[in-house]
Amino acid sequence: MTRASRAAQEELFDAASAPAPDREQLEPGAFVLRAFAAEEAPALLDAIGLVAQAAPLRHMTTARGWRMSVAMTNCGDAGWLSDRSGYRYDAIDPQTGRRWPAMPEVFAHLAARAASAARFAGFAPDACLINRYEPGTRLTLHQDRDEQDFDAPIVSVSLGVPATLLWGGAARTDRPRRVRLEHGDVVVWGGPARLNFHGIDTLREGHHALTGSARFNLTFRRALLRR
Ligand code: MD3
Ligand code: FE
Repeated sequence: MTRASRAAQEELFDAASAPAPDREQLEPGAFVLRAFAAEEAPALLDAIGLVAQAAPLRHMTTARGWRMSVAMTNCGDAGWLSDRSGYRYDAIDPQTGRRWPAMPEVFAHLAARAASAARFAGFAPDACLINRYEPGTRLTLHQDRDEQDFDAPIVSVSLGVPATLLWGGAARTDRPRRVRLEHGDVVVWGGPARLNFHGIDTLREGHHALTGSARFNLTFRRALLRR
């Protein structure tokens, strides 16, 4: 095929909105962008290190008093919290008494670009939850419903050791699909999929040159209504 005819074919491909091979659709409103963040990964991990210096990764407690196996921290205007009184967003980190660190530029930029690639224009996240998984840790099936704005999508970035996303439906009892998430993969959820149940299966032992035995996940959300 000549260069010109290849270009013409790619244009046709776009015009027909066929799913590009690097943009898998899980269901309407849910996309996996394979390796979308691979290039920025070292910068993202450096920024995670800086955030964690100001707001340490910690194991939160569920409302029922269980210690979460995944370590968490936040940056942005609002941080997600869990303790004996339940789940909520707060501008202040209870551990330091200070505001959460500002959202690093490299985070905000990547989140907006990923949302655009999944056809959600103008995504301006105000909250980023940073999760650290070590071997043996997991996140049980849940919904993300503590946000005030369900119209905005959610963008999630996987870094380091691969994990299995349990991708459920609108009801807790819907049998989840298993989706492998590797270093640099970005997932975008919005519209009808925004309130789907999901979780992360127990992390296996592994090694990644940039994170060692750990997997990091960044979850970008619009927690507060836009003023
Ligand atoms: C599906 N984190 O922090 S991100 C979470 O990899 C969380 O750390 C997981 O679930 C992680 O709440 C998965 C993927 C994700 C995020 C939001 C979703 C999947 C979602 C919202 C609706 C449906
Ligand atoms: Fe979640």
